[in-house]
Amino acid sequence: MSALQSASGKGQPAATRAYDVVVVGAGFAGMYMLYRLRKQGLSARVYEQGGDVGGTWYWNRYPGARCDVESMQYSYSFDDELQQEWSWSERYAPQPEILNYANHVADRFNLRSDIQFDTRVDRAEFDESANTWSVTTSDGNTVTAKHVVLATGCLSNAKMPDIKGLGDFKGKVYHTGHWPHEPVDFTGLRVGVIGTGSSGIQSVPVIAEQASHLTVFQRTANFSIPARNAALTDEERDSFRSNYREIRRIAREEMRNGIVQEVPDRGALDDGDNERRAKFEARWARGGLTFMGVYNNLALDQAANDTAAGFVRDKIAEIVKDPQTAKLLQPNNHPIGSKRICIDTDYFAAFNRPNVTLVDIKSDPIQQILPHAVRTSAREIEVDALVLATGFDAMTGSVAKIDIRGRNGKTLNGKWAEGPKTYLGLMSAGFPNLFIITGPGSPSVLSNMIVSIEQHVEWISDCIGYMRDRDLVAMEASQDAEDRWVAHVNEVAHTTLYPQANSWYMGANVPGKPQIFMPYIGGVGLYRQICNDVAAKGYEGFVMTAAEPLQRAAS
Ligand code: NA7
Repeated sequence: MSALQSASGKGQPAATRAYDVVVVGAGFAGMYMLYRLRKQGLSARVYEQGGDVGGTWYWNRYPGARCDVESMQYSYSFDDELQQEWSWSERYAPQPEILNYANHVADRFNLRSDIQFDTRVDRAEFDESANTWSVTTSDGNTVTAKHVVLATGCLSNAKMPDIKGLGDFKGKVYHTGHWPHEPVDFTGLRVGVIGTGSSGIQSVPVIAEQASHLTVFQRTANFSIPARNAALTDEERDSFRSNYREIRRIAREEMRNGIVQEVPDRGALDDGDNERRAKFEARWARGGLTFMGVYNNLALDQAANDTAAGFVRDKIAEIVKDPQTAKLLQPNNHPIGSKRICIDTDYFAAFNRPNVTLVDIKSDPIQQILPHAVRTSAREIEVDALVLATGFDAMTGSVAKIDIRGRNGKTLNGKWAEGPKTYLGLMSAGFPNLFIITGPGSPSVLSNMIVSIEQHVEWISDCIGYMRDRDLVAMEASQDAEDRWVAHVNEVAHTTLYPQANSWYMGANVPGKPQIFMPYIGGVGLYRQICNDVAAKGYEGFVMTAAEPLQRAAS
């Protein structure tokens, strides 16, 4: 009996259902994975812990939440009708619109019938005799699958800060990464926001408009560039739509981060002071992530980076009227871009409002949360509600929550105790037939996620097709290929300024997490080429196991 037939489950207890593939997560990665697997005629079951599709855009509903990649480029490219028919309203789509888009895709391709919502995958165990995975879910069921694909997302495991007394707080506590579905109204309330990463920076100006008073607790000042968000015009949309084929090709093949933009031909120190300042001014006026693309060495050369960092610090001083507040808001402990640069709408200007106060918790740390206040070493600040914009256990956090056991019963958590180890970010030695989408060791969070997701999904589905065509029952990364890739990822990271920052790229935001630069910084174009070459050479660096004759006859 083929897996496809047995997956129909006719006459079988649910506990023995067998699928070709189990996919964990129904965000953009899981949805496209399902679409591809179905096209290949494979049976697939997707488990999603949320109540609907959308992944990060399902959970991150905080005020002001937007994508920092421009909407026309933050969308699927795999179906031309889809990209022609969908109409983004703004340069940077707000979270509800991105979630609508995810729902539209699920409806359009009828994806929900193979997705089980409100269900976590708790455990996945590889059965070496059958070459299948046994997957146990939070509803108590166990199914088997030839392959498991972790589409668990990179920023999906919200991190609660370990602050004394948090449980004693009498008001409402919200985490930006786990925001309620019903509207939250801060009107008339004294609100405290803890954290000034992207989520804090996006939400502060919006909350400031509602709250009677807003106190922002900042541990590390962050670089942020104005988004210059605006409604998209028909001309802008049409210009993308009529050139999508070429735009997508360039994003995939030629760009380091999967976002189409001008490629700089010089370093920051190749221009004189006036010319450089004029270029930074032009990018600041244009707004958005491409600020960092004005020169080709901002991520590589400290002196070059200093010019961009200094420019942004000057801008902060121009915007923020109180010199002491401005000084606190000027980042000074990491190179610009080494933590993910933020894109904001009126963040720095919000501190000119009479109802917004900045508290520097580096010099005046939070000691305790009291029932109605935050107590720092110097004062007690009364608040009615707390917003924790404290980020995520990024890249590995959601994988670590699943008890994954590979060959010889070894756990993935045990193997990754000193940092994640993968070959190409796609597989980890000792864990056959287990794929990771945008995993550590791939460009993932250093890129336009949808570009990287599409590349991984297509590579994985091609790989599964290759195995099926050749009666291969198991595939895994060789230890040697993995070791070489881990060393390469690390080596490339250390040619840049990125490892200098205590960032979530490094795992530095989670106490006790090993500090290793997790994403691959070589660029999506080069990375795609490497993955394609590996596949063209019969999956070089992977070990394939053929089916036993008996197994072949039965399948
Ligand atoms: P980030 O970027 O990880 O930011 C988290 C912020 O919270 C950051 O300012 C942290 O300060 C701060 N933080 C974390 N833990 C604490 C504690 N215990 N006390 C005080 N302050 C704390 O998460 P975001 O959600 O903003 O953004 C994540 C990504 O989503 C972003 O990069 C975009 O790609 C989208 P720290 O810097 O660690 O000193």
